Amino acid sequence: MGALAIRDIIDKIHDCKRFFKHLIYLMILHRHQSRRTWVECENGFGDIHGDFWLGNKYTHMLTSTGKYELRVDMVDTNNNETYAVYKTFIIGDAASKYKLTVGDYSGNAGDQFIFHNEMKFSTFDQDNDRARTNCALAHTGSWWYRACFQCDLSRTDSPPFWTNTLSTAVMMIRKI
Ligand SMILES: [Ca+2]
Repeated sequence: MGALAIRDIIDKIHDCKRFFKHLIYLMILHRHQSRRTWVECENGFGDIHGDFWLGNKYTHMLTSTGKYELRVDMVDTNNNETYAVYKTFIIGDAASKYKLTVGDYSGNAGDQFIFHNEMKFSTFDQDNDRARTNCALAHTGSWWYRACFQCDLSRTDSPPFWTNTLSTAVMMIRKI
C-alpha cells in the first residue's frame, strides 16, 4: 500500500468520525516483518492485517492538529492480554526527526514508553538515537530509540517487546 492509499484511509476515517465521533481508533502500527528505511517509515507501508505502519508524516499531521491518545494492545507469549493508554501522544515534524512526546499513562502493561519520551525516530539508515552505536541497526527495528529501549514493537529479528516478549502488538490513536 502506497502513501496515497494511506492518505485515503485517513480521509475515510475522518468521514467515519462524523458518525462515530471519538469511538474510532486509527491503527498506526501492526508488527514489522522486514527491516524498513527512513523513507518507508515516513510515508507508511503495509496493510492493516499484516505488516503496517501508518507513516510518521501522517501521524505527525494528525497529532499536531488535535489532541490524540495512544492505545497499545498486546498479547504476550502466554496469551495474557495487556494494554497501555497514553493520553498525551504527539509526533513532531520531519525537522524534529518525528520526535515522540508521550505521557499520562494508564493501563496494566507498564509505563515502558515513557523511557522513549522526547526521543527522535531512528531507522537503520538514519541514526538519531543517544547511543554511540546504531540502535535501529543493532535491534532491527525502527523506533524512538534512546540507548536503546525499554519497549520496541518494531523489531524484525526478534518478537515485539514491552515488559516481556509479545506475540502480537497493535498501536492505535484516537482523537480525544
Ligand atoms: Ca547512535
